[in-house]
Amino acid sequence: MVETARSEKTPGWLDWYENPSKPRFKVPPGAVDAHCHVFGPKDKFPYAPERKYTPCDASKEQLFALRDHLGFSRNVIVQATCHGADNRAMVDALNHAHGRARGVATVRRDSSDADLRVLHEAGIRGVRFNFVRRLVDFTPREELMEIAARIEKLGWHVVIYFEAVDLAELWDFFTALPTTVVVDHMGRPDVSKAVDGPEFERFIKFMTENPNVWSKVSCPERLSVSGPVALNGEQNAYRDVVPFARRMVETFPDRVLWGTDWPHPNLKNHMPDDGLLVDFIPQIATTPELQRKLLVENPMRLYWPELC
Ligand code: 0GY
Repeated sequence: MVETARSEKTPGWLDWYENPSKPRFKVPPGAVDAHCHVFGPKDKFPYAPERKYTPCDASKEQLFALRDHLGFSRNVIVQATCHGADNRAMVDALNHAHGRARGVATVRRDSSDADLRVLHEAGIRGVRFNFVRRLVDFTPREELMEIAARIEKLGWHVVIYFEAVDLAELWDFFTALPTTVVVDHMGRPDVSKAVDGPEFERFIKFMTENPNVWSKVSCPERLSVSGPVALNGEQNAYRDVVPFARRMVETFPDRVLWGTDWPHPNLKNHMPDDGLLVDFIPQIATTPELQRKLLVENPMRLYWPELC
């Protein structure tokens, strides 16, 4: 049973799906949801003053219940912009996950080495640099590069979030990063364009030329124009995203990750059924071997290498 009760509605942002279906697709044992969030509770962990949106509270208990409902074993909890660089809500979730969650933090230049060590102890293994203009204000590149150099020493990686149209301009900065680099949501391609058109080809080239770059093949619900419709009784949700995500999984089978993105902040038109999102996986990872790499081997190598 997934406990989905919320204390209040959030204007301008849809609440997450109340009763996610039980996926028909059984994820392999040890599967990792490698992109999800916790928010608040705001009385204990207030949202950042500089935030661009206010989510509704989404607790660690609700996240862990969803994990179990969908058949996953572990979570990677990613710091979202609404909490700024205050990682306490996420760290609290990690501290209550009994080793079954790791995290990606937001770190600023003034974070001390002692702060970073505390985050490492809690299970943080990466920092997130966000370049999506509607979500964050500009941070100077030299500041980000300085942070990247510091977290490299801890064996962490950098998660980057950007829109496809901005890749050309960000390319030199990204390729200068000294760590493993993980791209959120395939670099947000415009899926109404061709999968072999110039925009997505640039992203494929970026991954091909830079073997330290990985990608999450997540968020079909954010990228899709066709939406979650089922056709002829067949599960055909987000079908316009399938060629993009499948191409990624088949071209870079050892460098892809998957996540629910629960509780799906900032979605204003359509809120996905998380069970349906899981049923999307076999459309993009079509063999048991690809599914195992995507859901188990790759995230374990990145977030729990000591168990591999
Ligand atoms: C996501 C996507 C979004 C939000 C954030 O940090 C964030 O606030 O990443 C978005 O609005 O596209 O990955 O949760």
